[in-house]
Amino acid sequence: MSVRTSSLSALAVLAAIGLPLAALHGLEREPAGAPQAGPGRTDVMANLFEWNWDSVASECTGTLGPAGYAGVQVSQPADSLKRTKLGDGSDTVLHPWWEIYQPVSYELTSRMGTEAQFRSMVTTCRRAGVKVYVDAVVNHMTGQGSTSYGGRTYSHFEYAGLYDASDFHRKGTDCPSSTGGIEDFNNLRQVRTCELVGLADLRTDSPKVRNELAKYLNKLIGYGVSGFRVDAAKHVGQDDLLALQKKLRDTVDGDRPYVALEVFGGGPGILSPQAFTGAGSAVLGLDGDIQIKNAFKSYPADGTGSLAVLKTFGDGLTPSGKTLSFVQNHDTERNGDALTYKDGATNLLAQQFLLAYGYGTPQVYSSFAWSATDASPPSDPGGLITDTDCASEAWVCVHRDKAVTGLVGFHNHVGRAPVTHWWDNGGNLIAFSRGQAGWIALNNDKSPVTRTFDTGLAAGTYCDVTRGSVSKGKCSGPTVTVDARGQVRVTVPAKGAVAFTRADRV
Ligand code: LM2
Ligand code: CA
Repeated sequence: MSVRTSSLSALAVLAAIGLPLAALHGLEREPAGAPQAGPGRTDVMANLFEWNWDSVASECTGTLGPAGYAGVQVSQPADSLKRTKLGDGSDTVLHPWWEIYQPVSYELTSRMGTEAQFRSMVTTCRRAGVKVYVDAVVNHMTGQGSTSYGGRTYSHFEYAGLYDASDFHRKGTDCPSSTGGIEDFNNLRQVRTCELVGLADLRTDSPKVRNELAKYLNKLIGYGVSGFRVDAAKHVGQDDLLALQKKLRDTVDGDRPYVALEVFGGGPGILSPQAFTGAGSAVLGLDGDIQIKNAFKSYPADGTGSLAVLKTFGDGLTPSGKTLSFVQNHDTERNGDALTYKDGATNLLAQQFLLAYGYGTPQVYSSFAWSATDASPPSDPGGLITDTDCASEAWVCVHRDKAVTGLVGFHNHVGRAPVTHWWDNGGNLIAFSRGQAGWIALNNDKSPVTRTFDTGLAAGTYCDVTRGSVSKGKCSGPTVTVDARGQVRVTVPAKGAVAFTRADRV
């Protein structure tokens, strides 16, 4: 894989063409502590949802590092609810994937492995040039059950040695809803102090709770973790989030931790994602993944899409430099908001678009296959998640697909070069360059299209990185030829792409 040129040279390109950085599709400022690791990498993250720690570690060494991923997001690592009976959200699955969203203590004994396995995974990934980002649940503890994967017993408001009833918001005194749960998601006090789906709501406005949370997150940073995806950040609120971040130490690389906040769109005013961009490094691109689905599928649900609308993708969304972007995550692959692995080639094409276009810090999601939305990840009878096997039908390793890894290299190479030479047919065929650093065409149609495009790249023969890579001057897949006018005649496959960068010349 020829991921050699660093973002430095991309910056040099910008300087050479006289473009101020801030002019580039809404990139208003350098994302605070945006992931950057290893030579030839920029900021692409893989989200290996509910992969166990040993599997994440081997993936860092075997795929993520070599392919140019700069980071990996791993699942909520703290001890959590281990169900002993059906009911309460799933009558058919004993160990649904969502058990991990009910923390019981901040010991790192979980469905994904032991504390020793977690630490060793972080070390292995970092050695492979891949930084580790942790899904952190700080808003709440549990809503059901009484035993945990770490072998603890607890009740709703009592977590021995950690929290007691005084550490939680309470119905009446704090939470104004009649049930104690959030009934009105537009009501500020309810959103912050009532229980989200019945989960005991931590008093994140108290020094005690803030200190416990900071102790936990600082332990992770001490192990080499580079940042966090903050679960249910809307329900914590800006002030508490900022206060908590002030208590965090610098990462082992000497940077501030990267903190991406989960804030679903649709809330008014200070409950909107836009209102949280100042409360962390970034917010999750949850409105963006809806728009990507709508562009690639349009509607009705089986629609064929309309990629031409993507010409201004990012407009109206949170700024690129303040967004962790993705085609789907574990919630939106289940709730209808986003494309899923079940969309097959359409999903891969959308991943390629996001990596090529460069909106946000792009994340590629890979997890297990499911039919019931509550389904457990592949586990032993006790709920411990078994090793990922990308060759089995039980797992879906989108981030490994050549169509995706080729675009990870493309993304790393083009850096922040602006989108130029945009062309579309008003329908499902689009093409654009990233400055003079790279060019891509994407075809969401059911038949291939052959035509001549302006690329703006220098004359030469290039390796199509969606299907091949350059090694020792040779391309392992198809090549295309740019002529002296910068034009290329190519066949863009049905539901496929053609892409190459300046570095892919053969
Ligand atoms: C999130 N972001 O804000 C996560 O991305 C999302 O996946 C979590 O919900 C949620 N917030 C809480 O962390 C998931 C899942 C819920 C599940 C919760 C807690 O989508 O269905 O709720 O985790 O495990 C389950 C039951 C629900 C029950 C609740 C408490 O489905 O019926 O509520 O547990 O016992 C009565
Ligand atoms: Ca709360």
